[in-house]
Amino acid sequence: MTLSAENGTQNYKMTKRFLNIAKTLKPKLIHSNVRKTFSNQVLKTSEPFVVDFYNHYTGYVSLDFDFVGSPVDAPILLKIKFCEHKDELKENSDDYHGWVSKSWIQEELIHIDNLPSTLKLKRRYAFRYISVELIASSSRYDVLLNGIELDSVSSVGNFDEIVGDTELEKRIDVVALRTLHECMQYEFEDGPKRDRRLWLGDLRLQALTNYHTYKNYDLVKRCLYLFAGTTDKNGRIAPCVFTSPKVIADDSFIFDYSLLFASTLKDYYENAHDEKTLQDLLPVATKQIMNARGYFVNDVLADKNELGWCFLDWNLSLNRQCGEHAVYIYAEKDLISLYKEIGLSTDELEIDLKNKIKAGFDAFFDKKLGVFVSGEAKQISFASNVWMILANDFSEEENRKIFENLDRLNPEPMVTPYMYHHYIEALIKSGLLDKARKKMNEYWGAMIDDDADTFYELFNPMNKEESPYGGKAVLSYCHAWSCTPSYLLRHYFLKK
Ligand code: RAM
Repeated sequence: MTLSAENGTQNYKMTKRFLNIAKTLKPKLIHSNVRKTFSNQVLKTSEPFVVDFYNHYTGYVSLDFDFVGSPVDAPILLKIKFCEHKDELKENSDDYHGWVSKSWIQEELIHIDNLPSTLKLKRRYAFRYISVELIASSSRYDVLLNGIELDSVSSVGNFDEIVGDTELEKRIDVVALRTLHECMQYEFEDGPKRDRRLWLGDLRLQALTNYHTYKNYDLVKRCLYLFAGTTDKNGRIAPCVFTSPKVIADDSFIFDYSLLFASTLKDYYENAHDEKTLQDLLPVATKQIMNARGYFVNDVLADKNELGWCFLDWNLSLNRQCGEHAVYIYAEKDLISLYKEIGLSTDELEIDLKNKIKAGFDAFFDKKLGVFVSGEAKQISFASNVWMILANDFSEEENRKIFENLDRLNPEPMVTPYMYHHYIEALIKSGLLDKARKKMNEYWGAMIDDDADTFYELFNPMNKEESPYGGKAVLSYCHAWSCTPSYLLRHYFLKK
């Protein structure tokens, strides 16, 4: 079999076939009910009544209201708020003026005209707490909340085989598993509160954790086909896909995410051994590498401005040139190993890889400082060095030296569990298993200390107020890319 990049360009028949495959893999959701009953709970104005469900749930809610006193001579006006984390209870949505839409805040203003009545909310919510506040009613009667019914949903049941050598590790595992459980819906969602959709970077880490826990291979397969079935006219994979009301790719592009399609496919193949899917999707993975080549000058990746959106982490000060160059190397290596798997020639890819490795080292490694630097200002960051370590095959000794130097140089920090995951992987690759485990326990343990039932989208232990969005009210406190301790524990730390 021969394979060229052209096989990956958009072809209507092919994308239609891919989307049909994705459709057949759409899971049936598993429902479970939780009911809270109250006896004559009177709602008072300006005194929100907070109901604690003692765990994170994703689902549909109905509330039973009644009254005592004179006939209901005026409607009631309620504010109902759903919070994943206790900190959200304190947030006032009027104070949020960030660039990510306020409409993500899970808050409703609702009139009810007649009592008794059951209010069945249409939206799906993600929460541990529900706050019900009476904004206005007539003084001639009292409003009662008698019960709340929750119909929670996920594409997987509970996973009970908790691992860990300490109580903290076991708790981290429980919370990580819950995080993934909540994000496994009709697709792997990034977060059930926000953005509630399939993102490629998130998928890669969710899938890795899923292979060691819930083992739902079909859901990963469905997501891979959704990406492959929604490429643009140049064969580019979108960073995220919407599936409702119909399947449509976002019209943005993230350089590193598109490359990591190859790595996600490799992980899937290694775990599911599904050669048919590999044959189908390898051209799409190849196309991402080929498209990326257009952004290199003399085998060095151009700086960010020309690349569009590059991610790596939500640290907004990060220069991404070096890290993105590393992601290219990382993904191309994974692509090569897939080619070898099915007996395709890798000659051309290997020549290119060699060039990119050499050019990347020459361009970004600062021999005096002993670390990788990025961009015109030669910025030193965790992201650049972690990704260069993951992408290259330096010796453990060389990697450790980089980390030692880095620790002395006040690098740009990491702010997401996504980036922390890669940091832990890089420490492991450097033979620093104990340090990696300690860092995992410290970082994810700090969220446990912060009363996390699920792990967050963003967590900077140095600055708890950090948000790339201009405010914390829209942050997601159940974000799938933070579920990887359940993978790290099973795959590395508890093996021997
Ligand atoms: C956030 C999403 C997602 C991430 C992208 C880059 O808005 O929640 O998790 O992949 O940004």
